[in-house]
Amino acid sequence: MSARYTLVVGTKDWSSWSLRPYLALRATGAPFEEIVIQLRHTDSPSTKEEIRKHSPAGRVPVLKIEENGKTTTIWDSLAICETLAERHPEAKLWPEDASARANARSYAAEMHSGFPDVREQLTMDFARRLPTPALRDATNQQIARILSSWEYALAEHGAKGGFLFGGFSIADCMYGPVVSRFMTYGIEMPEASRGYAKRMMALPAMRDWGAASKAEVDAGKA
Ligand SMILES: N[C@@H](CCC(=O)N[C@@H](CS)C(=O)NCC(=O)O)C(=O)O
Repeated sequence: MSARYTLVVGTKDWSSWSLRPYLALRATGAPFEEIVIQLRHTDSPSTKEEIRKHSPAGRVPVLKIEENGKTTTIWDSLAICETLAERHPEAKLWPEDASARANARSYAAEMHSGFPDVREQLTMDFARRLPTPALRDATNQQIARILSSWEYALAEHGAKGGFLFGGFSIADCMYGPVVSRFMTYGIEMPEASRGYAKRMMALPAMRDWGAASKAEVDAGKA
């Protein structure tokens, strides 16, 4: 029997962490069910209670895999992406070349553990276009680091597919929410990064996420 995937995500307009494994799962082409939990709930049952029904960690995203009568729960966006890469080698979610793969892992890990000021000052609001806030020095430095790392990867590999490591990879999944943040707040980008952001926003998975985010905004949920 084939595996059944259920991806539990937060309000799409806001949930930057949820977008990462969604992009990876869409890149595998595997069918999946989706559960969207309303974040920043003020009423009962609270967001935390809702999330804890799926994962004791109390955070989204969560991927549940039902297979051979057993359910495996994976929490944390990067752990979910890694699991999908392992289960779907044909999707090439990591680059084939060992050196490029090591670099792509560094990109993913740097995003996963860094850029706190970008996260705080440029919160994801996928469907909206907002004025650029007054950015702190630390935020500007982190934006500069992100853009220089994109420019470097695109110069090295971009010609082979247009993404950070040529073909679409987990490095792109991890930076998908950053692309959205830069679009929302009108962050200026050098040419190669602008082209990259445009290609990312044009992905069917990003467009679908954007349409769902807009529906949440229209319904007053975000
Ligand atoms: N390290 C985690 C962080 C996930 C995270 O912080 N998720 C937020 C939503 S984007 C959350 O679940 N917040 C719970 C809440 O709002 O109560 C990951 O990468 O998955």
